[in-house]
Amino acid sequence: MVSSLTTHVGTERKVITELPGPKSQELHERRKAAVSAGLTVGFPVYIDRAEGAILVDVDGNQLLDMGSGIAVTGIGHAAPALVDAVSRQVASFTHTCFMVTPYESYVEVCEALSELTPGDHAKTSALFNSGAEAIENAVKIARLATGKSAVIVFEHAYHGRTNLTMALTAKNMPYKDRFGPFAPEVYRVPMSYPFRDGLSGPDAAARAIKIIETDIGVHNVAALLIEPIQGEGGFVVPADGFLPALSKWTTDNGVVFIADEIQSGFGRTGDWFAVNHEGVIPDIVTTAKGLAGGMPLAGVTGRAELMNAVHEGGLGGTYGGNPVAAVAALATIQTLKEQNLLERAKELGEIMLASLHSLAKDVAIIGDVRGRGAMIAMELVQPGTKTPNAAAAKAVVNYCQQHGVIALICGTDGNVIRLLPPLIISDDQLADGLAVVGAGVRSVR
Ligand code: PLZ
Repeated sequence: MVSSLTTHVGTERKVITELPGPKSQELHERRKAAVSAGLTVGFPVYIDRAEGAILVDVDGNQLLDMGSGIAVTGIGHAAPALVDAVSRQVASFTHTCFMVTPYESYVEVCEALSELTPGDHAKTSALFNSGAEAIENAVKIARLATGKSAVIVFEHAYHGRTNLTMALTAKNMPYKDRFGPFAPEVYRVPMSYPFRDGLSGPDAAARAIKIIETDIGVHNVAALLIEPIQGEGGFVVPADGFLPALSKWTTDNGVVFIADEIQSGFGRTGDWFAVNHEGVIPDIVTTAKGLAGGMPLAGVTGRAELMNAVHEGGLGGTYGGNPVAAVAALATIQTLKEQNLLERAKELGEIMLASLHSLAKDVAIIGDVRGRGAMIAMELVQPGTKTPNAAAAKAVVNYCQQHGVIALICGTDGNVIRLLPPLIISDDQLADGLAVVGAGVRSVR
């Protein structure tokens, strides 16, 4: 079925069949015969078209999207500037391979990344297709530039599903189980997790640094890789001062500080990057997801002396920085700026935090409410304890799904509900979504 580009989608959530509806159920049967069982089935409602914050399924149900395809469609579905830029680019040329014959949009995206990422030092970038690929390349570059091999990662970290990034990712099930052997020279240290460790940022950093210096040896360390706000690991916001202390330690010790801003970047937290909230200037920043509004694109942006240490031909890939994805990124950045969506992300955060905090006052299963901007979560626990309550998280998300709201679970223990609405969501839509989430929480307490 081909959807017309001009099909108008309503702005309201509307459930008109059981969910999944009959056509979705039919598609799901076909899927079972054709698609590997290894892929997660989040909610088997098959999407036909989407606009703004609304997804329309094949049965005509209108779902409110509070997940943005895992923090991707920040500027909303079918954002006009993106549709226009992509359509024109598709009709013009879809591919040459930047390494064979280059084109301007790739250069423009790299210029924008230099401008938007923190710090006014000289920077260059390389573009790739996925977050995992960006992380792999950031590690390659750090190793080559420093001549060292060890990479420091954190508890609860998520960096991807390729072989190296599986090693960098913390959680075994479902990401790593029986997929080894894994890449060597990856060392995991404790994260700052205020709800669970109660440590100040500087104390949590000192704990991590002590382990690095004692167990690994600073002269072996090429890079420290961290999500400034952890995504899949549970929207863990480190205590104030944790990131600055780590950043200072890397600078003092010739270690490359790599900020994985793949989930937290591009306006999501109310600034271009989550590290900006603490004034941290990473040596390398990895981006993907929100960068190109749904087209596959990822970036590695770093200090020119690191990025340019690589020999010609050392970085690349057939599709990296594909022209259709590149113009999508330019349209995304333009839209974020023109519609003042960073400010909007802050407002959305205030609304969501206020709503979840007030819910937490009379619901005992909410152990913690946290996040920044439009990246907000609640951690569910057994009442009166900090014991993770994954069953409750699942029940709440199921409730939301049945009522036409897409909310996502994260957390090492599967007990965190995250809200990642598109930044263009309206006040009414957000209030509607939060009401459903609230009713969901109340229904399972
Ligand atoms: N780094 C911080 O959040 C992707 C994973 C979905 P890719 N997170 C969503 C899943 O279950 O596969 C992610 C991330 C951070 C890296 C990645 C990896 O990005 O584009 O999925 O490779």
